[in-house]
Amino acid sequence: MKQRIILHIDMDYFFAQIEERENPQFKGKPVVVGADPKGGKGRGVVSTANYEARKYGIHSAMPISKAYQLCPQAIFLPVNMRLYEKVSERIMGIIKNYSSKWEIISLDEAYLDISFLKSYKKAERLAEELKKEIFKKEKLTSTVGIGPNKLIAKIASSQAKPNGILTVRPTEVQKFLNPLDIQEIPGIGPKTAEILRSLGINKIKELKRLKKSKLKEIFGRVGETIYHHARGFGESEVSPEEIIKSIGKEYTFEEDTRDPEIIFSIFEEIIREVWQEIKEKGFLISGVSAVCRFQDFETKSKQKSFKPKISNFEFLEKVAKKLLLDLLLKNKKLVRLVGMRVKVAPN
Ligand code: TTP
Ligand code: MG
Repeated sequence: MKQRIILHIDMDYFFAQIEERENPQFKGKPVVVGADPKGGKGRGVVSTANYEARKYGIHSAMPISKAYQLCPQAIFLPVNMRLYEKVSERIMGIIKNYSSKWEIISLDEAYLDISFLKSYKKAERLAEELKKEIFKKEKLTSTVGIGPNKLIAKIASSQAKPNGILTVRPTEVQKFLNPLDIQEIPGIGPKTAEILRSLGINKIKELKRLKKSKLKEIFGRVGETIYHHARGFGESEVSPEEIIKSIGKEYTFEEDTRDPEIIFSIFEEIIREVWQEIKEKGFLISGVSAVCRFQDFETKSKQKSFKPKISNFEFLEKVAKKLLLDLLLKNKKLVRLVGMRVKVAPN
């Protein structure tokens, strides 16, 4: 098989770094971007925090009230999505110039297939240039991982944060993975990790001792993926034709509720807002998901894919509402937040 060289790039503390750039007086101080903390009573979550704020234990998706408790003196800023999207577009424009095979994953993350370089040394040089160009034009730092497939490149970049480059050559994959915590593997979330830890499995090296059949028995089909990932096998194809961006909105209720009128009127508004954005950009919709966060912060989502892609508001609305209804019927708890996200592709 032809040797692949895949590069993963991820901007450092993206939203917060942009805010620091726009407000140099924030440098060196803890900065938290997210919902309004309202003096500790705010009900939303943290989008991201700079590294100073992370020292206090603050991280993405944490309740903003908890972040406020941990560091009330931090600078709390609202999410200025329009600005971040503009910056992201310019950064992606730079990244795409480095290979014809690129894949944008989110506002601050992309893959490049740079197999054409045929050398890891050259790949590293390209990474340095790419980082330098982004820094020169946007005054923002990023981190790059390089490996034989997307999985390894992504884990490598997460290990090199912030402002780093890490190259994992094919012969180094096992040595690289072995000492890492199992949760470094994409797809092993807190729940899966908890089950594995109860079996005494904490490091990837230990995970490799489990047979494929055993993993399948415990986790079903996901078990098989975990088995391959633990050995460093991951998708290598970088597929620009699938640059699927997503557009989403969510809303946290002032008070937890179970009132269907309140829940669905807010949800309809969310659908209309998301639809507005889709229409403006002329996207087609390839999937939709509804998300529901309950009183105890448990968060559930349900999705549906569209093949062929759709561009019809009534249909989108009907499907999204059905997904939310399913979530509500399955979980009887009070609702804290509802949201919707659509996967979109250029028309
Ligand atoms: P990440 O790349 O996951 O995080 P980051 O760039 O802030 O920090 P790191 O240096 O670890 O890469 O996400 C990119 C942006 O996406 C982030 O700046 C804010 C947003 N985001 C959320 O709004 N909510 C979330 O839960 C996460 C994980 C990210
Ligand atoms: Mg990032």
